[in-house]
Amino acid sequence: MEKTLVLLKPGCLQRRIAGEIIHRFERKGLKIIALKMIQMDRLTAETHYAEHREKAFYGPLVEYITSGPIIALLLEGEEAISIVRRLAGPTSVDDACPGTIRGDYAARTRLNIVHASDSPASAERECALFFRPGEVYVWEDGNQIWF
Ligand code: 3AN
Repeated sequence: MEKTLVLLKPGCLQRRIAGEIIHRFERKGLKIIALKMIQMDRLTAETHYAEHREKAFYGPLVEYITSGPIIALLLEGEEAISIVRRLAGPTSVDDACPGTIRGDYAARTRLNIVHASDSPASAERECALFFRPGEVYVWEDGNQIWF
């Protein structure tokens, strides 16, 4: 089973759409194994987005992600990383089709509403950046196959 990190960026709470977005992941069959509301400090934001340090949008990106509370969640499921990326849609809002989260809710790429890990290596690093082991719940569905 794969685990992946999702961040609902500040716009989700501001626009009262956090529940709708979490619902999209749940109805696909992904399992929430950790969830919390936090306000990211600058150091965490800079660590999280370190690969973009040289990009023109890095400063505004860090400003935005630290500007208000976010919801961080870990989702688990088979192929969870690619499933969540498909549900989120492409990074650029020009490419994100209706039906995807970004296609439906984001009008600007910098404010593209969710973060989702893009590979097993980033998922592992990002899960550890946002959650301690004691905050992650291993829970069983029983023998039912729901999805
Ligand atoms: P993704 O979030 O889809 O993995 P990344 O890692 O390339 O995309 O970019 C991280 C974040 O940086 C995006 N979620 C978006 O908020 C912002 N971003 C990426 N490209 C641009 C851009 N060309 N202009 C403004 N912001 C951008």
